[in-house]
Amino acid sequence: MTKSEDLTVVEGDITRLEVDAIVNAANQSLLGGGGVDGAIHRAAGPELLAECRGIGGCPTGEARITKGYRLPAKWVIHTVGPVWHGGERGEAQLLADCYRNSLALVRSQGLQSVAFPAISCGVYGYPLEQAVRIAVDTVREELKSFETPPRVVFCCFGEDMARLYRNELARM
Ligand code: AR6
Repeated sequence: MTKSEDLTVVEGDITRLEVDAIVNAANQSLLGGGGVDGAIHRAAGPELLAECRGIGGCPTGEARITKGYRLPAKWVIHTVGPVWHGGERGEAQLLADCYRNSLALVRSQGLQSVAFPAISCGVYGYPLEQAVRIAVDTVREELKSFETPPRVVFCCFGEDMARLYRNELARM
């Protein structure tokens, strides 16, 4: 392992993690929804929605940062994953952009740890193995350009998803 490889897999609820930032798999409105987005808004409290209202949305593939309010995480990075339409509409590029742009905020804010959910792997329907490969490859690539790479946690709902990440991390 090189110093750019502080990647771990955790199974459980991302809203409980004590990291500098958790990433939210949001939608373009940034006004909340189901899945991990709903869980984050519930746990953070109404102040999060109020701050998100002031942002005015976020295009697919981009990311925005807010405070974490009642979460243990100080910050929430909201990114909008692509909806899976079969793979011919730039989904892979857009999903990689989510990880890149989230890590750009980690860098610009000087954060030391960040947890990602499996962006687009729920309601947005991205094929899981492909999404996990993009997540791991993109994060690994991006971490190379950090002078002091942050600790990165892949937070998975369920053992099946955690296994996919662990297999992908073991593959070099
Ligand atoms: N902690 C960690 N992972 C979770 C949690 C949690 N508390 N809850 C769900 N997951 P999804 P998407 C997993 O649907 O596909 C929302 O309505 C879940 O099992 O949350 O990017 C937004 O507002 C799955 O593996 O996000 C958007 O409209 C992964 O998180 C839309 O869903 C992502 O599932 C975004 O869809």
